[in-house]
Order: sequence, then C-alpha cells, then structure tokens
Amino acid sequence: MARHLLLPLVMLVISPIPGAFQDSALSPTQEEPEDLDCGRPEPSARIVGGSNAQPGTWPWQVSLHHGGGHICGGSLIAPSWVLSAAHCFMTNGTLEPAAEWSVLLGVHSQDGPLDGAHTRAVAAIVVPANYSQVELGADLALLRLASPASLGPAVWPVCLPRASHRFVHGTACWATGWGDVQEADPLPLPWVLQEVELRLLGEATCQCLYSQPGPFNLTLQILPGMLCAGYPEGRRDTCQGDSGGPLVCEEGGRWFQAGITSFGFGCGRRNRPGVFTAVATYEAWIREQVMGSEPGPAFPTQPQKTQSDPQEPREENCTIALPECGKAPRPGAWPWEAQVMVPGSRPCHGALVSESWVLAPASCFLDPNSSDSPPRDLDAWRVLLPSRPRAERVARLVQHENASWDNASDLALLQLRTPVNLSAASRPVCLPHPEHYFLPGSRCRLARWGRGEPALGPGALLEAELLGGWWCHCLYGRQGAAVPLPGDPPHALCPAYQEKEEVGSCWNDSRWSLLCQEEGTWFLAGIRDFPSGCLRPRAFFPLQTHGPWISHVTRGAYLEDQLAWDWGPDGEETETQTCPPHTEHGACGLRLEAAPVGVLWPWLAEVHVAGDRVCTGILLAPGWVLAATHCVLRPGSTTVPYIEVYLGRAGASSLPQGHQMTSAPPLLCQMTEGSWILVGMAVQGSRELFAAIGPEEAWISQTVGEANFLPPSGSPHWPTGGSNLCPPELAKASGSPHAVYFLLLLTLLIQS
Ligand code: 4AZ
Repeated sequence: MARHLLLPLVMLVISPIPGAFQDSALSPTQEEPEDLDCGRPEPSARIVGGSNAQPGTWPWQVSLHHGGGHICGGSLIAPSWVLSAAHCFMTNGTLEPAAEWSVLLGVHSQDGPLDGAHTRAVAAIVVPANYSQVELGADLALLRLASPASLGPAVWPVCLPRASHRFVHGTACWATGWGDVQEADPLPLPWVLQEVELRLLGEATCQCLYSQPGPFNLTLQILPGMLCAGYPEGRRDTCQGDSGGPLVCEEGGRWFQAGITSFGFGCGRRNRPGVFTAVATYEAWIREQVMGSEPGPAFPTQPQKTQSDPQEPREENCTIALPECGKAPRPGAWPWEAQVMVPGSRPCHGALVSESWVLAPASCFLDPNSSDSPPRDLDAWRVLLPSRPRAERVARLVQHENASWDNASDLALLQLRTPVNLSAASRPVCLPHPEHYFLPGSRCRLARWGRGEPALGPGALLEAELLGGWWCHCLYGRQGAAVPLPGDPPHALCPAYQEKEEVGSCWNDSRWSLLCQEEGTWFLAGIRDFPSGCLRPRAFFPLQTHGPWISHVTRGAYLEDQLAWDWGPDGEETETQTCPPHTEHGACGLRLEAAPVGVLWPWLAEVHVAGDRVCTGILLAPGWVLAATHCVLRPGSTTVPYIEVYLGRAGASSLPQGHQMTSAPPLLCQMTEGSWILVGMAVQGSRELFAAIGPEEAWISQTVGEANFLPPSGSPHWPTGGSNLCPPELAKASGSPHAVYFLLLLTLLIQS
C-alpha cells in the first residue's frame, strides 16, 4: 500500500465487561445465521480518557500474523470467517498464500502468554476482483479459517450491516487495533489492544477536508464504498498496523461493523481523517463468498431509529481545522516562550510544544561534572509561561538519548505537572514533520534558546530570510557532497538577516532558536546555531529530524503539516546537486612584478551582481574568490543572482567619483618579507571596521583546500575576544559593530 499515505493511531477510553456472554453456552452451530447473537459484548460502560481497551470489550477483534508478527487487524464475522482489508494480503498485485497467515483470536495483550487466546490457520483468502490499490476502494478481504473459532466471552462475532443500513453522520463509533500510536511510532509493550472513539463523517465533509491544501499536493477522491471517521482537528485516528480492523457503532444494543480500517494521509493529522471501507456496500459480495457456511455472518436488520435520532444531514458544510499551534499576536510576543528555572542557575529558555510539555536544550540541565544524569530534585524546578500568574511545576525530565553539550540532539522535554489550558496567551509552537521543506525565502525570526545572554536588546528581533538549501549546505557541508533534495531532512538551515540591529560581538556566545513562519503560523524550525564565527550566515540544526522523538515522548506535541507551497518564481536552485570541487594550487599574496600596466592588486576581483559592480572580492586560489555575503545575497531575494567576477582589472583605478559600492574593500597588510596578507573584510556600511578573516581560517581552508595561509609566526595577531578587527588607529573610534558580516566563497565556473 502507499506507505506515505498511512500512519499512527491514538486511542482512548475503557470499558469493563464482566458478566458478558452469560448466554455463550448456546451453541452457535444450532443458530440460523441471522439469529447468531452478534455484536454483544455486554455490559459495556465506556469511559473516555484511557487508551488501553479492557479485556473482552471487543471480542471480534483479531490479529493477523505473518512471518511471526502482527501485520493487520481483522474482525470475526462468523465462526469460520474473518473480515479484513485487501491491502494487507497483496504484494505487488499478487495475493500472498493463505498458508503463511495465522489468526489470533481472543487476544488482549500480545506480549507474553496469550491467556484465553487461540490461533487458527487460514484456509483461504478472498479479495474482490476489482481491488487494485487502497485509494481506488474495494479494500476488503475475507479469510476462511482452517477450523472454526471457539466462541466464548473473549471471542464473539460482530454484526454486519445490510446494504440498506444507514449510519448517521456524527455518530460516535470505535476503532480498535494494535497499530502505531503516532506516525512511525509503534505501540509499546505490552502491546495492549487500543481503542479510539471516532465520529462518522459524511462523504461531502470528508472530501472537503481532503481537498484542503497539504503536503505533496495530495488529491484524494472519496469513492462510493469508502467512509471517513475522525475529526477535522485530527489527533485521534487509526494508524499503520490497524488496517483490516473494525470500526464499530452501537445500535439497539448491538455492535455493527460500519467500516474496515483502510488508509489515510498520515495519522492524526489535521483535515486528514481515516478512510474506511464501508462494509454495508459489500453485503452482497460478502454473502456470496460465505455462501453455504453454517453459521454464516449475521446481518441483522437495522434497529428502528427512535424519534430523537437526528435526521441524517444531506449536505454538510465542511468546517476545516486551522492550526492550533504557532499563532502569535505579533512577532516577539511568543505565547510558547517558556523559561525553566532551576535553583542556582540562570533561566533556561525553551518552548511550549503541547499542553503538558516544554522543549529546551538538554545542555541547560546537564551536569558539567558528570556524564551520567544525576538524580534531580525536580520539586524545586519551575517553568514560567507567558500570562500565567503562577509558575508551573515539573513532573518529569526526558533527555534526548544522544544529548550532549554541543550537538544537534541537545534537547530535553519537561513535562508539566498540570497541563496548561491553551489560550491566545499560552499556546504551543508548531513543530515540523521530518519531510517539511522550509522554502527558500521563508520569513524567520530568532528566539531565545537555552541560557544564552541576551546579546540583542530586549526589543531587538532579527528578521531573517532562509537561504536556499544548496547555499546553506555548500557553505557548511563538505565539498563535493550531495545536497539534500527538498523533502529530505536538511543538514542545516541558514537564515540571512536583514535588520541592522545592534548585534554586539557577532553574538558569539548567544544561543538562539530559529522560528519560521508559514501562512501566519510559526514553526520551531531550527535550534542552536552552530559556532560559525561572524563571517558566514548562521546555520541552525533543523528540528524536523526530532519530530518523531518529540511526538513519541509527548504523545500530543503539535506537529503541523507544511503550510506554504508557493515556490515563487525562482524556485530552488536545484540544477547542481553537489557542492563545487576543489581547484588547483596557486600562490598568494605576492604582487606580480610584471603586472599589466595599471593593475596594482592582482588578487583583487570585481564582483558584479546582475550587471552592477557591487564589491571587491579577493582571489584566494585559482578557483575561488572571497566576497562579502551581503554583496551577493540581497534582502528580498531567495536565490543567488547572476554573478560575474572580473579578474585582472580591479584596483587599477578607484571607483568613479560619487559611485557607492555595496561593500567596502578588504584590509590587506604587508608582511616584512613583502607578502600581502588578507586580514579583514570591511563591515557593511563601514570603511573603518573590519570583520577578521582569522576565525574563518578553518572554514576557508576546508572549503578551498589550496588557499594559502601563512604560518602562525607570519600572521598578524588575530584578536581573540571577538572577530571584529579595527586597524589600531581606529580602534577607539569604532564603537560597537553593526550587523554581522558574512563571507561567501564563489566558485569560478569559467576560468580563462
Ligand atoms: C496503515 O498504514 C494505515 N490514519 C491505516 C490507517 C490510517 C493510516 C495508515 C489512517 O495501515
């Protein structure tokens, strides 16, 4: 089946049923099929709020095993017949041999001894001739057992609806199974059967929900013979592994099977309810297959509806669900901002990700003196949330298993003792699914993360635009490495800042998270900018790879689908899927004696962007010119523009009077032995303040390979405290630097 279409489940509720089946002594074989007392696991008082089913609540639920494990669910409809989904048994269009399957009946927990349960071999599997794939319907199968099931309180058939049976939209029904509890998150041991209450949705509503834009531009046609159940807001659903299991509705004291779990888009997602095979549609086909079996399945007539039953709505308008996370009244007023207060430490900044969970860097809570997590006194910990009068108490701390001070998994989840009532003032941030693709040009902001000192003033909010994946990857990734395609989790996210706020010393020690906005909804896109010095765009570890871990721990964090699909006129620059290769060796810093007339500085390059000469670059090696990032990456543009580099003509003359270049020139110093060395690049807008090259040495040498660095003894002294460099005579006058300055390496594609 189309894997991407399907996924996790959730469950609720409970129902005790002691005393069920007092009449189970009656021998089913003496009954007429219609008299088989199907669908009655009485008494059944249900309580919403649990997730494990009580033993015996759903005695028709079976588990279908193949290769030693649970693959799909099914329902017992007669002593020798199980109803399930066709897609469970098809591989590449071929039906798998019945002999490879077995049916477990009367199971509750699939771990350990299956008390009271029994197994039957499968004699035959039948699938409708017109079944081809789940999205085209007819996703049902009948399994004939090699010998009849032993009926009893834990094993009993469900009632089947006749073709004329009408299930009223809005009815609360129940789905059951041992499937995943979230997308790609298997049911944990001891594998207790799960149940979830789902509401039947009308076909028009379901079609309308599935027509809402969403990932992969999915188009799904709800066909006759399908039915939908769930909620526009998602969060309760069936998932992978529940397929083939029943969706049952109680009518007149009996349980009728309205649907067979078939597919859906993901699990529990907004506007993507589960899709089921409508059993009533297939009455004739089922009767035909089981003809001659005694007793066969029971198709009781639909119990009379009472007067108070609602009229079936004709046409439902579809009230789609909007994201419940990520809405902020204005940038900076973050309703998910959380501060974790641990006695004796500075507050640690994190984000509310659900009613009960806060995500924060694990490094806030790691003991620097010990590699093991010491026992902690969480009693004294507090979490401050916006607009909450009292600090929240912490019940539990769960650290990512790979968390360490300096890595991409520096994450911890803190569970609040009391869930927060979500409101406009306190609500979670949205988290991206693993396949989320933040479009180049996405509008982003920084938010405090961890224990960093506020390098920015309280009102300062850096607005940033996301760079395309190619640029971000190749600025940080290994040369020649393949660039992840859109939809594959990126290795890094690079925002390019636009606002010229007071930034301080390139905020070297600050810790930030990256929030990106789609359709007015904020996602926590990245965490922990990696140490990158001042000269390159900041890069953040993408959070999306951690979505499954976060939903596994929290069971209810707000993972939200991608909301923006507009690729814009430029699209992503996907032509080159690898980063540029290294080039040949060369020599640096020596002014050629026989320079062409008028050329004073042979390493200077004119950088032209979209036809305009914008700044000066420096030839570092035959294939590489170093230039300021802001020369080539323009605010408002999502891709790198057309760039030309002219060599051998820069520096011969100064710019014409009055001509303003985007970037001021590089700072070069002559060593005693006569070599010139590049010391800094002028900060944007300044002719006096330079961003030092020294801290970028590792990056440049890794990228360029053959760039020539003078040995330390020959280098001028690199400033240690920060990476901004002022010529000594200007140091006093410079004040604090404005705007971080980036460098970009251009590969010369055409060399002449
Ligand atoms: C599955 O893969 C599956 N959310 C079943 C149901 C749903 C998704 C996937 C509906 O078996």
